[in-house]
Amino acid sequence: MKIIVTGGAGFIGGNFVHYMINKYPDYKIICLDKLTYAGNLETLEPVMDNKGFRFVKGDIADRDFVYKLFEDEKPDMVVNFAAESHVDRSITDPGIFLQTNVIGTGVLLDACRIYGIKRYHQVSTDEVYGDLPLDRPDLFFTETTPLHTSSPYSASKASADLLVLAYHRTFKLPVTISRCSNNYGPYHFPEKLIPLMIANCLNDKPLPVYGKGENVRDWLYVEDHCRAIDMIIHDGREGEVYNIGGHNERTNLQVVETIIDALGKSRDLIQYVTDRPGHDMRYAIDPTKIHDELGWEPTTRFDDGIKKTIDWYLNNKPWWEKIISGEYQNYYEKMYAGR
Ligand code: NAD
Ligand code: TDX
Repeated sequence: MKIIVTGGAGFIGGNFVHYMINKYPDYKIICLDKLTYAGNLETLEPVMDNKGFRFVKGDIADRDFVYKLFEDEKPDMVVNFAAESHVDRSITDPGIFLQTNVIGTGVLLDACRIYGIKRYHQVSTDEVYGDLPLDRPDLFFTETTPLHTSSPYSASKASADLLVLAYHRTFKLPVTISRCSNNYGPYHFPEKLIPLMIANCLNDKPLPVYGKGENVRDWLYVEDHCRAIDMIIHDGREGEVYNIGGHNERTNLQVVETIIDALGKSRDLIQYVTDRPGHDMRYAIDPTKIHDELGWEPTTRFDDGIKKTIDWYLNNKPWWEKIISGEYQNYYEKMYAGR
């Protein structure tokens, strides 16, 4: 089995590459990644010399390049993680989100159509469903919840999902889509809530909580997400969407306080800052379909996963310290100045 994993130098894609190489030593895994600010070859260092692994630097939206790669490699499957993934960046600069998340997906789908594929899997997000109100804890997103996006990021991801489903209906392309809740774990880029708070806490820097910190996210340990995708690409039904989530809902404030307490720091580090425009209130996934059809369920509870994650950041300081000392520092100052 030969699989092209796009975006494999990023957070979830990187974890997925590690997971697949460990679980299927006979597979060939080709990572295609543009190495944007979020891509980091150090994430792939542990697998780089593996004989079944190949890294290719390139842009999923570069048609000639992608076609050439398909011609050379003739993959059996594509798992598309490559994306611009940060909501805040999509508010300051939406264009690149359309280019990578929509056009890039379209190019991959065309390549699959032209060269043939056993399975194209699109890694999507629960954000395509919009948000749920805080006072209705009984409501959850199912696969039939209408798409109702809030940010340029989620709109670009929803557009890509529609394109994937259209290629299934029109060209009979064997596709699947997964829509996952917020992930956390090793190799998470420190612009996202959990790694940002861990890094700032360790450096005794203020912890910028948007609004009142009451927004709710449904946290899933990244390895549980990787296992779900593995099940879907092997046993999921073509043309289907699968929601992936862990019933691990927490307010942002609860998450930040958990990190502060685990690191023995003061809650005075919390600094309430101007809210994100269009900020989604609550995400919550109903994972019944993937549980009933494929037997998937999350195995890591938030309380255990957050401890493992904090330990990883404590034990892998060079990985994230390099990131926050470089180009990211300029981004950080621009995003949080005067907020
Ligand atoms: P990330 O930002 O950490 O990684 C994205 C990777 O894609 C990087 O390695 C980057 O270099 C690469 N990339 C970006 N543009 C590219 C292009 N044009 N061509 C090739 N490579 C390109 O993202 P992540 O958090 O790992 O998310 C991965 C996927 O999962 C995304 O599609 C995202 O929408 C989805 N998702 C993420 C979460 C989450 O909580 N992080 C939850 C649900 C879904
Ligand atoms: O400094 C911060 N302060 C803060 O309060 C940051 C970076 C975030 N937040 C809040 C905003 C959100 O309510 O924390 C919550 C989580 O924020 P992010 O880590 O930016 O994630 P989110 O916007 O929920 O989106 C994530 O989950 C769905 C991923 O980044 C997406 O790629 C994925 O699709």
